[in-house]
Amino acid sequence: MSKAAVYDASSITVLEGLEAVRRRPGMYIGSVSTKGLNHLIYEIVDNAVDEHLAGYCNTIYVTLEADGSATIEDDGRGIPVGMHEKGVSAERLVFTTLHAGGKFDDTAYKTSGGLHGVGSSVVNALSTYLTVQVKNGGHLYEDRYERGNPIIELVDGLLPVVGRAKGSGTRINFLPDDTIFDRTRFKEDEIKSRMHETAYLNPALTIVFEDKRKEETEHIEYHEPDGIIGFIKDMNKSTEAVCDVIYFKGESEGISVEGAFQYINEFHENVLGFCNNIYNSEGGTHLTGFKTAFTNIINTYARELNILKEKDSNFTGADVRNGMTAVISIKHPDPRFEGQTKTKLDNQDASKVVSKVTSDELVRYFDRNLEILKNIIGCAEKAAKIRKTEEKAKTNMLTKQKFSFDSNGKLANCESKDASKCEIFIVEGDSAGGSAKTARNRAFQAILPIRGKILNVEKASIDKVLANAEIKTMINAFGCGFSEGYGNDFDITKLRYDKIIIMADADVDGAHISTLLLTLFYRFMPELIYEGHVYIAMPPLYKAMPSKGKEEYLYDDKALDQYRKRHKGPFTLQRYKGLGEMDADQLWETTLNPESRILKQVEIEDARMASEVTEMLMGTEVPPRKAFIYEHATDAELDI
Ligand code: TSJ
Repeated sequence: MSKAAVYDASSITVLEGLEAVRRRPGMYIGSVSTKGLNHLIYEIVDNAVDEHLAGYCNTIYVTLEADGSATIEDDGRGIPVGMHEKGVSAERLVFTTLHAGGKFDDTAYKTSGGLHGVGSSVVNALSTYLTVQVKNGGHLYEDRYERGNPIIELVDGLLPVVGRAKGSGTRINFLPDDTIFDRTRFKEDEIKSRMHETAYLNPALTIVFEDKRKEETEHIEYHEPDGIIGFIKDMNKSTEAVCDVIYFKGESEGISVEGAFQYINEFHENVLGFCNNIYNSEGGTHLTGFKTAFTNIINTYARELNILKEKDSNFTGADVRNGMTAVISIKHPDPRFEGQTKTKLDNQDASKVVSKVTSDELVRYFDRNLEILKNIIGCAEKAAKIRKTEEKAKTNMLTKQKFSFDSNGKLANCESKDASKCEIFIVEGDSAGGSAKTARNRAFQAILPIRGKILNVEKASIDKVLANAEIKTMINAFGCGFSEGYGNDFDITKLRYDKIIIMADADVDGAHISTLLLTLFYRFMPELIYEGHVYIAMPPLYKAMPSKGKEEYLYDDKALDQYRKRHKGPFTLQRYKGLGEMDADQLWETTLNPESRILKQVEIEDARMASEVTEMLMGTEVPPRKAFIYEHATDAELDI
């Protein structure tokens, strides 16, 4: 390769630019965890979605390849391969210049939506290799990079043609760099859910997802012609709806707004915000605008209809959104973001415009649909009543009984007071709890046995939850209080343990206990999950004892199958019925010892996935619940 081809004057700054990405990847993709890893795919897909928004692409193919790389292909116009004024193919600049898209001359290179499409060079910089194929004008062009550096020699600044091709489009294949990322295995569940979401937000688009890493290729086509209305319907499909989905849209000051919502017979609210088809997990100004306007509308109507009397106080925002599932999706020409992960929309004009569109459109709608309006006000009344009772119950609770750490009968605490080193195991059953107390390393491991089935917190009201002795003990032990819809007394800085480990048997009862605990945490202490403090211990199902060689613990039936295939000689197989059956040594080695145990970190990427999971876990249907537990088992990774 001639150096001149790569290191000409303009590309030196280019290479320096990408070096910065490799030095501080978190600045560009948020983190180098699985979340950041999946983000690489989204950055690429977003570019293809832009092409769709420009009116040129109908289908996007997203493939997780067997070798661990990812391929994203579209049927758009193809990234321009022609000569850019800087003297090289425009495609080169896309992949080697930070923030390409905005900086190019507007006509030729602003992404069609002018919205995002800046991340392709970042993905390139963080990939062991990245291959670009562009079909256009009967030709197939190819370019290749390693860790962001081009390795194909240009011919007079242009890409070589490597073949002939029908139609047009872009295909990218890349392998995330394992020297940058903690783990390089894409998490398919999150990717699928994001692709599904993208399909809802782009009703004319089809996204074909394939996972070729599986024994049998998984193939899913996401196409949602009903758009965000379909999104709401699907989110609510396993619960009882109080009304049909209500849809509105409008435009003002160059910002277009689309919204849809529906009420269901549940306690919580689930209001999701999107800007330029990207999910904003921290919400932001579009949601503020919607919420403010909506609360005003409902209070105004409630007074007009004399449902709220003069002496009554207004409904709170939480009251009027009780049971609401909503999607607010806006298109903004110049979105700004703030917050820890830059996922909180910050544009003040978005709040103003969403508020105006919501008021205009919903007043028009409710004037014509009074019965539906009365239904919704009914939901708010119910919520207000519960709120008032709970406020009273909570005050009583807190004054009657100050939580005290010493009142914990059953907690076997650890000796260390250094929270960053401490772990607490929540163990199902007294007998397993007893063995765990013997087996643990008491310096840093605490054991809290809990009995049988605690409350189903999704359905119980807060005073019932707090009256439950086991839950009280647990909240005391963690040390950070609890939060719920109408107040927040939770303080994660007071958490006494870095790891909260749920230890339950690998059977139906164990699975039930785990889901109840997860729901409890999600509803009253969600930060524990968001901040990665919650784990599930994965006790083995079998121990294989060969006549020659080392004993081995096997964690599921798949592992047993594999062991049978790979192990030739005879072996004895011990099957564990439950944690209670292991002696202290075995329990230490399989479940407690940080060197040898397997923990599954409970990761809930955002509220949307969390509520789906909770819904799935708490729903009455049995099969999906089983599937979730099974996935837990196969996802387990060694925690070392
Ligand atoms: F991220 C990426 F850059 F790698 C990428 C871009 C990945 C994938 C799968 C697709 C794309 C992409 C880019 N698809 N389609 C386009 N289109 C353009 O870049 C394009 C084409 C023509 C014109 C024009 O004005 O003629 C303008 C643009 C932005």
